[in-house]
Amino acid sequence: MHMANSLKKLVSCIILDLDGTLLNTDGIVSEILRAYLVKYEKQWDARTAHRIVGKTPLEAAAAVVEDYGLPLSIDEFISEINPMFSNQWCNIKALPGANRLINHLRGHNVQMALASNSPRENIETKISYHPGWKESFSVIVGGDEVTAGKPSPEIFLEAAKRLNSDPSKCLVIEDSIPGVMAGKAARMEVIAVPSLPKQSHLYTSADEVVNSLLDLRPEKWGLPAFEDWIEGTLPLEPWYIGGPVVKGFGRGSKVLGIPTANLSTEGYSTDLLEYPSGVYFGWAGLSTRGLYKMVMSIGWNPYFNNAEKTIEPWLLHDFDEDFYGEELRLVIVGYIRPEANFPSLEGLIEKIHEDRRITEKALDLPLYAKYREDPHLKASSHLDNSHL
Ligand code: ADP
Ligand code: RBF
Ligand code: MG
Repeated sequence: MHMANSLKKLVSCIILDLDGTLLNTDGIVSEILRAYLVKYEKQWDARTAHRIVGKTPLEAAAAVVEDYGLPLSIDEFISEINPMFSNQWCNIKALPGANRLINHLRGHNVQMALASNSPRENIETKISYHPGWKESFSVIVGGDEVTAGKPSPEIFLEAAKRLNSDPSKCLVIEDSIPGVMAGKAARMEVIAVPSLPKQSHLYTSADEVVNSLLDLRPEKWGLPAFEDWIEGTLPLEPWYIGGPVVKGFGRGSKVLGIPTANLSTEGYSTDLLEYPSGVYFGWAGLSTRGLYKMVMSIGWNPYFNNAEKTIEPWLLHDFDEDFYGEELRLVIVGYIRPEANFPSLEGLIEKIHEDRRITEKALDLPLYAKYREDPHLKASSHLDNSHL
């Protein structure tokens, strides 16, 4: 086994960040700022998101007022924007893997704390929409309970104190750079789960950088391993997407023997942003043809360094013609691995074929096979499943 290489320092409790780590707050923040800035005839630029991720509410407000040259004070801005946020808290979704992580740790009696720059009251309101969360945290520390927010170590040190734990026995999970800095300044072990794309190289001080919560391996830190992986796959709550197949990048993946349909990201781009990049699989319904096994990548294809996040499903069937414009419906039922970069095209192709083999086998398991009957796949026509 390779355990010796990957074993990290042993810990006994976990301190979690909330926004961007457990909750998909970033999507809501972008939507609110987009709507708000229209009033001042400014346009929200997603590339400025890094200026607010992980900041205290005051710092984030100051950054927006400055970046967009808004004609009002930081306090005035905060009082205008705050009600817009409070209205949206009920709509913030848990990030993929958040419920799974919380349930797993609670089930094994691992002590958990929540440590966030947000005021305590806001934290409690936000988590109240997620059943089981409040009871899972024996400690909650908000930004208003300490003198300085992250990157100061204070919030994490206070959490450790209330957990009755030595800081060196705490493992912090954080999405932001100020959060990672705070965790290291508190002399804790830190896993970074970057919420902004293509930023992993900035998280060098973290003890580990993972692509998403789905990739956590608690056993590396001496904590109980997840028991839900099955034959190289991780079952997910089914996730539905659909839309016309658009022409892709013309990179000739067909020539490589890996034809991938490109789904338009318009219309469901928020879903796309919510899902961590990586390799997923499930069932595909093609309106005039049938039902197929499917493996796909979501992300930036590091080998090709795409500028936009893409969804590229590979239907595991030999078609004798293209099907641009046709309605493709997907039920994603499981996860295989994070996106990776490969030193050679051969390495990438070999890995994608391994993904296909894993998918073909897994989809025969009753756990995944049952979704063949999902009405979503058949919504627009009669499907002929006889070839399966
Ligand atoms: P591009 O997407 O740039 O046109 P590809 O070589 O990846 O280049 O071709 C993808 C197209 O091939 C799809 O949009 C689809 O019409 C067709 N196609 C044929 N077989 C498959 C398959 N098994 N899975 C997905 N797409 C397929
Ligand atoms: N591209 C990458 O750069 N890294 C990957 O790890 C990766 N995994 C993929 C897995 C599957 C199942 C599929 C279908 C594609 C994957 N790709 C990956 C994308 C591949 O490079 C893409 O299909 C090409 O851009 C061809 O258009
Ligand atoms: Mg965060």
